Amino acid sequence: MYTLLSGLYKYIFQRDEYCILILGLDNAGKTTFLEQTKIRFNRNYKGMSLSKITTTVGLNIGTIDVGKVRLMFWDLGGQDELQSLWDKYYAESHGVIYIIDSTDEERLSESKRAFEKMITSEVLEGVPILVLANKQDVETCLSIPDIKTAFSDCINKIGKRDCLTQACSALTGRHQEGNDLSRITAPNNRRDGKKN
Ligand SMILES: Nc1nc2c(ncn2[C@@H]2O[C@H](COP(=O)(O)OP(=O)(O)OP(=O)(O)O)[C@@H](O)[C@H]2O)c(=O)[nH]1
Ligand SMILES: [Mg+2]
Repeated sequence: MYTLLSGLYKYIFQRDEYCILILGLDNAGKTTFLEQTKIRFNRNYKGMSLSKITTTVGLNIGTIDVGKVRLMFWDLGGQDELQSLWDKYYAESHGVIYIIDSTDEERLSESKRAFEKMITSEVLEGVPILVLANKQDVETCLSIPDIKTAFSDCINKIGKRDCLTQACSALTGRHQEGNDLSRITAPNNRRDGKKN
């Protein structure tokens, strides 16, 4: 009887849980994106003022529930000396959101190098990646084609994983759906082997 009841409880209340890493250079907008996401998906979440967010030293954790799925986000600091900590979290992650500051042309090649290092990590093999070209609310920002060109020599290193590029503004919460599908490959490449 107990087993039956606990099974029923689990069936109703237990959620599949996935860990998503949020990576990218410092100042890219990772923490702003996480806060915006929590505000949007957690009804009672008041959140901090987005303009008060300061650089992350360590990590921020945020959780949202989407239907029966719980997504746990790990937002890691992007400063040079903190990037060496990223790979400590790779083994636990089911997906990566890589954020690029579209207003910072000067650091685009630095961002590309960090991205390249991340995607070539064996531990992350097959893990889906969402690339967000952030700060699109700024009129002078780089477009998706500009960013694709700068990242073009990474394409072959993406391997057999889902990878989608999207333009967004973490600050305003706007995003352009289907703006650009840089590459979509076999859908069934999740780390846990479950069908998507
Ligand atoms: N205009 C504009 N500014 C943004 C946007 N997203 C973030 N910012 C600003 O960019 C700056 C850095 O944002 P953060 O969210 O702290 O960046 P981060 O990637 O978490 O940086 P680290 O924690 O240092 O790795 C802040 O001043 C934000 O207000 C955006 O979509 N548009
Ligand atoms: Mg941060």
